[in-house]
This record gives sequence, structure tokens and C-alpha cells, in this order.
Amino acid sequence: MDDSSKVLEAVPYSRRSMLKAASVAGLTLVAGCADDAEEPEDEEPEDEEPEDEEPDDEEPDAEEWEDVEEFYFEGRTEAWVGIEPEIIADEENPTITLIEGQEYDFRWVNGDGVTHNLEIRDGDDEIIDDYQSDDVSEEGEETTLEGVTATEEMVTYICTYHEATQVGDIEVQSD
Ligand SMILES: [Cu+2]
Repeated sequence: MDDSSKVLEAVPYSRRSMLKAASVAGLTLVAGCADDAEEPEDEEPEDEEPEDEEPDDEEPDAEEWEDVEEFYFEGRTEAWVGIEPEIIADEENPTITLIEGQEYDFRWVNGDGVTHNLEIRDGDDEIIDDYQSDDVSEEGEETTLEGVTATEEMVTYICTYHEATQVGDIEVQSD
């Protein structure tokens, strides 16, 4: 008995703040119910963290890009979705790094049965060196734009039919 009264006297403040904290938590829970929409927003920064780390890790990334010979995308009206290599897997319109002078294949599969193509453009939005794939309209059908030699002028890979949504940046690295 003595002990418990001592505790109450000794820590009235922290006891009160605990109660306060509990009621605040209660309020938060109530608010949480009304504000369900905010919860996904809270999660987003966590999802972005790995992406934020990428710029810091430029050296290891550069090595990964050096081994790439083929890019493989799924072509959908809303975006190019990366399939291979692993660095771009599941990413929408991933920025890709090419090594100047290196040769690449751009393979892509039609993901939604809408007509797409893939072409490589420069900063003036002009197709470079005829780097333009066949049109593919059937879902599940694929085509490959072969033998693309990376040059510094390359800025985007893009679908000519969905320029606003199916477009990704190209960064060219020169030694
Ligand atoms: Cu398209």
C-alpha cells in the first residue's frame, strides 16, 4: 500500500502525461477513422525511400548499367513498364542509363492490345537514326528494336501514339 501511494506521489506528472498521451492517442484513432485518405499518404514516403537512396549509390548503379545489353518493357497506354533488367523491373517509365557507343536491343511486349511503338528521340523530339520499332497492336505480341548504338543526343524512348504517358528518359554516360 505504501509503495503504490509513493508511486502516485512521486510521478504525478508522468502519470498525467500518460493519461494525456492516451487521450491524444484516442483522438488520433478517432481522427484516423475520419481521415482514412491520409493513411496511404503517410506510407508513401516509406515507399520512396529506396528510390531516394539511388542517387547516393551512383557508383554501384553505374556498374549495373554497364552489363545491360537488352531492355525489356511492357507497353501499356498509361506507361512503359520495366521488365528487365532487374534495375528497372516493375518501374513505370524508368529512366535508363546507356553507355555511349554500346549497342542495345529494346524489346517490348504489348500489354493492353492498343497499338504502340517504341522510338528513340533526341532533345528536339526527332527520331534518331531510324530507331523506331514496328507497331504492335495485339496484346502479348512482342517486337525488338535491335542494334541501337548509344549516342549522347538520345533523350527519350517513347511511343509515338501515347507521347504524353509512354515516355521515359535516357541518360547517356560517356567514359
Ligand atoms: Cu503507345
